[in-house]
Amino acid sequence: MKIEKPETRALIREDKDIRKVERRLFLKQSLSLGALTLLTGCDVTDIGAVQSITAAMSKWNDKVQAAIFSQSRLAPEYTEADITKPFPFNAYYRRDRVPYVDGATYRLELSGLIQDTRPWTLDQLHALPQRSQITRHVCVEGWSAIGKWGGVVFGDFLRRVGADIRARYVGFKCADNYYSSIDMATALHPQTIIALTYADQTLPPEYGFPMKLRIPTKLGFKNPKHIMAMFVTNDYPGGYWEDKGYNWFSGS
Ligand SMILES: Nc1nc2c(c(=O)[nH]1)N[C@H]1C(S)=C(S)[C@@H](COP(=O)(O)O)O[C@H]1N2
Ligand SMILES: [Mo]
Repeated sequence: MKIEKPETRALIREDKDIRKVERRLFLKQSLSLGALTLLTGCDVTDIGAVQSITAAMSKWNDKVQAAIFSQSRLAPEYTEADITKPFPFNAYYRRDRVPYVDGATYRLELSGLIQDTRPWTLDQLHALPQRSQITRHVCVEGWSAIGKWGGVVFGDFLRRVGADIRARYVGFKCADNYYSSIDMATALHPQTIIALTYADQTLPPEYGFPMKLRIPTKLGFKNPKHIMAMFVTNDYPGGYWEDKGYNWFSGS
């Protein structure tokens, strides 16, 4: 057996760990599907059973996030050659129901603990300094994919509009009624961006036009697409999947 130096091991460990976790996710899903099938025989609407499934889900998410995200503060970045093609689409509905948002009349609304709550047009957002990242998106449903997103560093944007960065949460409201929220440390993380592009092109509708929050240190469901409004608050805002029992933190 070849013994690698610790530094080399740390570098290659991440990909292996993700594959291991994905395998576990897959097994876990078949298990919970099996459990659901068994439950159907009794009473699938039984509140206790449903609650224990969501509790198990939350605990399992804690383990997943520790395995995937805890190795460094920065998420790994990849090369163009690593990009997954085609990049998967996912939402709580089918692709034919992706919301249509008119970019010309779009205004990003700001509220809560923010000094300057004037709405933003897409042109104004594009006029800010842009950066891109090639990172891995990890979905709790057991898949992951590498993609390239470009846009505005979210922390720069929050500071520009005078957000209270000592507040606890930033919440998001989306055109498809999806919603989510993140802790302020994640909002200010250097790799958290307001993504306006995918693969150097205007963000396509299925990936979240006119904008999504790209957070490579968080699971996929904490990357809201089609964001229409955001707010800064100290009151826990929850989220679409979070309120169904998914672990709120889901990342690092
Ligand atoms: N507005 C909105 N954002 C969303 C979702 C959604 O249903 N609506 N699904 C989440 C989930 S679970 C995943 S995995 C990713 C999928 O993003 P993609 O379509 O770019 O792969 O979007 C996340 N953000
Ligand atoms: Mo997801």
